Amino acid sequence: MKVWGVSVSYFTGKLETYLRYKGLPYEMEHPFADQPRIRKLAGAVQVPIIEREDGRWMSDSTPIIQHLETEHPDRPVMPADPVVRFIALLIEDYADEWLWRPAMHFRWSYEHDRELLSRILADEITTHLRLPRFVRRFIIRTRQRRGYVVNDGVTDITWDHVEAGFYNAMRNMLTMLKNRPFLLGDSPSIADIGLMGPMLRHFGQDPTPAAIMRNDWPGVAEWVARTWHAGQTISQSALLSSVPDDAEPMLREIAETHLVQLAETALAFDRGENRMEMTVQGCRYTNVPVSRYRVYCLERLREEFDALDANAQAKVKTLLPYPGCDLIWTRTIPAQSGYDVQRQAPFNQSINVFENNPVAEKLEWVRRTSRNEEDRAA
Ligand SMILES: N[C@@H](CCC(=O)N[C@@H](CS)C(=O)NCC(=O)O)C(=O)O
Repeated sequence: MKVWGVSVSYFTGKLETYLRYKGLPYEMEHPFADQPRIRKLAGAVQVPIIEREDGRWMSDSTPIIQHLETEHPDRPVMPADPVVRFIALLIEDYADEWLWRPAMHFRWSYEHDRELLSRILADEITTHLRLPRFVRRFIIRTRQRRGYVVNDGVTDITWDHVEAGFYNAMRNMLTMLKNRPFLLGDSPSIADIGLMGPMLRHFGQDPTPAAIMRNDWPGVAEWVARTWHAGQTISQSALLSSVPDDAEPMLREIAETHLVQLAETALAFDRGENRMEMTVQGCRYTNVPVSRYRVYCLERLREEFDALDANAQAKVKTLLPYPGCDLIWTRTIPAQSGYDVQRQAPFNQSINVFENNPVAEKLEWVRRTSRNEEDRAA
């Protein structure tokens, strides 16, 4: 298969970890020179996207992996026990959607990281643009910092809390990894694969967080290498049949962070808003984008929960006794993204994570700009 991806991308790293573990060969190409064609065939121009030998295209790492599991059942990454499976998927969702902000922050807020990564990306994905390299680097630096840091709620007020997200994740992972080589067993599960997005491709590679990981949390650096290498070292899947007690701090962190963001996102989306505020662990975030894709993530979590039998549902509730977790099993908060209604993913037309309502976004930008101009004139 062909993976349209980028060597330093979060979700490409997640998918590559999976493909390597499963022993599925692939070649990689960069999609950004061929945007109209990719958009037509896969929906959004984002990475990773898979072009299959049968001519079909798959996008969005979560449904891609779920689909590939049905075609390649050897060494499953989905736990057989339904409760463990649900918790593994919840950890994956947190890795995908909550750790994204600290990962982007470390990459684009720190000068050394920003300089290095803009150079790598300029040379990898913008060579089709007929512009001098320094301009291409400038465009990348500005776009990424503005879009994924400044306009994703990272400010002087939230800075330390954003960084704490990285440390908390590593602390909670080590609590689990003290007792076994992978989070939920003696082989990688979808929870490990999901965490490789941020932990391998951002925190493990970008200079500032990689030094922190290497020096202060070498056990996590070891896990990154172990998970990347698992295709060669693990011959069969050995996942737990019940959720271990040592998952408790990780689950509490997910409840206090990711689930709060999902709840605020679903509420704001329901109100038709494009930007939102949220208080996470006492820290006030403002000007956070309302992601339609994250509303869909909540829908998918609810579907997974609904598919459990009563006994398994009761066990999940016991594992998640924290305020706000009932978001998953009650319907007090609506979650209707209108995305992938037919549940065709990964074979549907995908959307970008930050895509909400493009027309409303544009109107809001015009309003904001004219307001700034009025202020300046006054
Ligand atoms: N939910 C998607 C997210 C993919 C995604 O957001 N990829 C990023 C790179 S890691 C991207 O392509 N962003 C497009 C952009 O920045 O324009 C997945 O799991 O594959």
